[in-house]
Amino acid sequence: MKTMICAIVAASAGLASAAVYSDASGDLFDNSFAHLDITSVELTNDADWLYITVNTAGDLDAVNWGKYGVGIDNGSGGGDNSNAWGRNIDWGRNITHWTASWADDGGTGVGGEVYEYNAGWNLLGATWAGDSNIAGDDSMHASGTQKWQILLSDLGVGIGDTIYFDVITTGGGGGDPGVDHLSRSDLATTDWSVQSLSGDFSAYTIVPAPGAIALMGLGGLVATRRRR
Ligand SMILES: [Ca+2]
Ligand SMILES: [Ca+2]
Repeated sequence: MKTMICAIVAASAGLASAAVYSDASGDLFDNSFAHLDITSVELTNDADWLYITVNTAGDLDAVNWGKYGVGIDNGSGGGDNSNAWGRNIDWGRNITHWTASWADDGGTGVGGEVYEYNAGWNLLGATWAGDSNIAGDDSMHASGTQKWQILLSDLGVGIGDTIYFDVITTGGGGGDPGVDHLSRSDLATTDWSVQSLSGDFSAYTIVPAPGAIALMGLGGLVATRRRR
């Protein structure tokens, strides 16, 4: 029995199973931009990091200009209806944080930045600066997936807190809209020159590290047995 418990805890260590948010495919004004067509987004966390996975319909190794951003409202009541990259997006609400990434060097790398809003957008960290509070992963570019991670502490949240978010894809121009929004399964914009508009934001609640869940579960098991 002891051996079995150890096995359960070991199997549960690491990341919680991801929360998956689906988007329609083919919902762009120009569906030839498959690398900008979000099919789903996965979020998960451990004790320190929020892990962001954006799955697209394209091949990120085949293009060199994809940008992937997340507007986040940490629930504090602050923020602004804008973003730190000057993208032409109406969130329909305020966001407190903006994190965005790129896969624009033919798939051999990934970069990103994270910002918070405090009477203006302040850069908290960037891969190009060698900062330790953001990191990217290009290992799944060929299958259309962009992955990066940011610190929960930079978002001002911890276990049990809920963040509200939308994920967008965009191009390299400062005034480009969100070409695809996770929050909409219809067109978020009709052209590069037209502002995109979010639908309802999704919610994600920061979960305890899986090891802690397993231990709590075992505690409950023991308690149940004792009652019997
Ligand atoms: Ca899509
Ligand atoms: Ca969409």
